[in-house]
Amino acid sequence: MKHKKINLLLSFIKGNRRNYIIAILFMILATMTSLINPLIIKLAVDSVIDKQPVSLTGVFLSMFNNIGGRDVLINNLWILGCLLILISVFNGIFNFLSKKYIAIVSERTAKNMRNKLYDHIQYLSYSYHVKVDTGDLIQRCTSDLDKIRRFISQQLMEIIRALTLISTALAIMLSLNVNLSIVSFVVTPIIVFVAFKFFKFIKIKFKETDEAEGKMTTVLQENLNSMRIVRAFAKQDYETDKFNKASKKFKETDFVVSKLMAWYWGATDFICDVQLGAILILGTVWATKGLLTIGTLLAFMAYSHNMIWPIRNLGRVLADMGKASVSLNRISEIFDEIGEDIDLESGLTPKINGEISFDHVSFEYEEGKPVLNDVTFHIEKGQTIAILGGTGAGKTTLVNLLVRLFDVKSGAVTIDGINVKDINRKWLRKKIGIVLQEPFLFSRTIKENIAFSNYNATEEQIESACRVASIYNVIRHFDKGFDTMVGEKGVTLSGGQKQRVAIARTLLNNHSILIFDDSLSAVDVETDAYIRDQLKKNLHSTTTLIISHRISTLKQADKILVIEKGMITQQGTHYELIREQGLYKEVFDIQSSLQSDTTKGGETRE
Ligand code: DUT
Ligand code: MG
Repeated sequence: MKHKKINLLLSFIKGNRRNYIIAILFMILATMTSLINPLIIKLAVDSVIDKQPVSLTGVFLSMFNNIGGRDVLINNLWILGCLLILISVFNGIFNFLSKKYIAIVSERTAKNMRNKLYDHIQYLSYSYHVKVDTGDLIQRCTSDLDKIRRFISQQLMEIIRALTLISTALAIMLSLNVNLSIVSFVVTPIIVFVAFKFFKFIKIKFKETDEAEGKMTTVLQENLNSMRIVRAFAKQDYETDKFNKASKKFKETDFVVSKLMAWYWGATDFICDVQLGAILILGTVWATKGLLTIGTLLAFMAYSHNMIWPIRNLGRVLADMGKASVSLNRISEIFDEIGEDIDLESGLTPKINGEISFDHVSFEYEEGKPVLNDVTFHIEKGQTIAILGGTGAGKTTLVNLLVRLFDVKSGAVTIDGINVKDINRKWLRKKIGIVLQEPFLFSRTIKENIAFSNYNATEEQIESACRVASIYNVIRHFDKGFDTMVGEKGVTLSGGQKQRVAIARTLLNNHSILIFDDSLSAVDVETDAYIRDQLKKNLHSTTTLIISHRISTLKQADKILVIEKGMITQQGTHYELIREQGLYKEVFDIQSSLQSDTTKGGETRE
């Protein structure tokens, strides 16, 4: 599992490894140059101002002598001052370069991660999307991703910096004075230990905070999506209350984390101050006894001071690493979900004529709750089939099985004699056009919404699809015609208009099989008849499945299937079915009596 997560992490920085290494190298250089200054101060105090022997070796000693040694430097202390500035300049340059490269890595990695995740989510099975909590998924794609980005670009760098700093400083300090080094480093393990314990503990709290945040996002998102219904039922107070609860829960868990953080900072602050005090006291005592030089004491104070922040920060970085590791888990959970389109490129891609067979098909969404039960029927190529059934009878489910949004539990669905399980899903969905029961329009222009099914469609094709769907005149009367925006930033279409745009979208492709899942329910009877008439003229060889509750629609079909509680209870033509006792005749009787009532009342349009 650990191994897999590391691989995932590595895959995110793929292509950026060189920049990453450059950034790390510059950071190591910057850290090291920052450690030179205390040594120069020591040199100035001990060997230039005071007359102690120079503790330099090799190149540094010859450099010192070349400048003119102590005699020149004591009269020209500015040279050492310039040296300090020069080192700071180098330090600045290295820091800048390191930050520049890490910024490149950070942005590219973030882009990599986002694209990879988005891509994966696009291909996850429909059943995954049905069960997943959208708010939670959004959070994983945004704040969890950001935590991993921060881990790669900041925390990991911080850890490497702290390690470089501690090890180099320790080496220098040991070479200067062993006893004072021990004093200086005695609390470091304590701080690291405290930090580590703290980090393990707070990880659980972070998870709780994340979950609370996810819940809050879900409530918010659901509320924004359902604003109409909330208003229609005057449920604002209830919704506000619900959000307040979620928000309170988030506040509380987040507050606990903040409190723990404050405790951590306070405690480590105290330990660090005690350490500085100990160095100062013992250092002064030892210096007065001549056990160490003033310059060494100054250098130690400088080093200890330099190290306080990185060591203490190590705790925070470790804690943040906890967050990143939780986030990485949450993201790898998504990657663990196997996409339905693992077989995207596999499977047959036969020419599809449109002959459909359901052979003893059974299906259930949840174990033990059958939705379709032993469904068997046959449709010839080019036929128009109508399906009637009460709500929840399983009509949409039947269609879902045909395009393999779900796979059958037992039995077989075949098209032209080929089991759909053997057909490539992408191919299958390209050949079967569906107008969904609840058409969804994007917040884009009408044209983009229609061309969604086929970006290569020409203007003429779009217009002619709109004519068949009987929406052309409506669109033409909008100010910007086909370029009118739909949704939040543009026009709000009526239910029937949306359905017709959705029909046009589906018609844009040449399908061998067309399915209308209750897609004309919001359109008046005349327009319904007009559209069906147009379809018949344009699509004579296309097999058409129409789910509807209108007898006027159903009766024109070559065959009608009546489905009740997941079972086909009647099949036949209109004239056959009105002679049988059953749901069809009941619906027919009700609708014809309504019709004659309204005719008697003179309320029809004609
Ligand atoms: N069902 C699920 N999970 C789903 C979809 C549906 O459990 O993801 C259940 C609800 C219902 C049954 O399956 O009890 C059949 O649903 P379907 O959507 O197929 O019903 P329908 O005939 O299309 O009903 P409607 O006329 O309301 O669209
Ligand atoms: Mg349905």
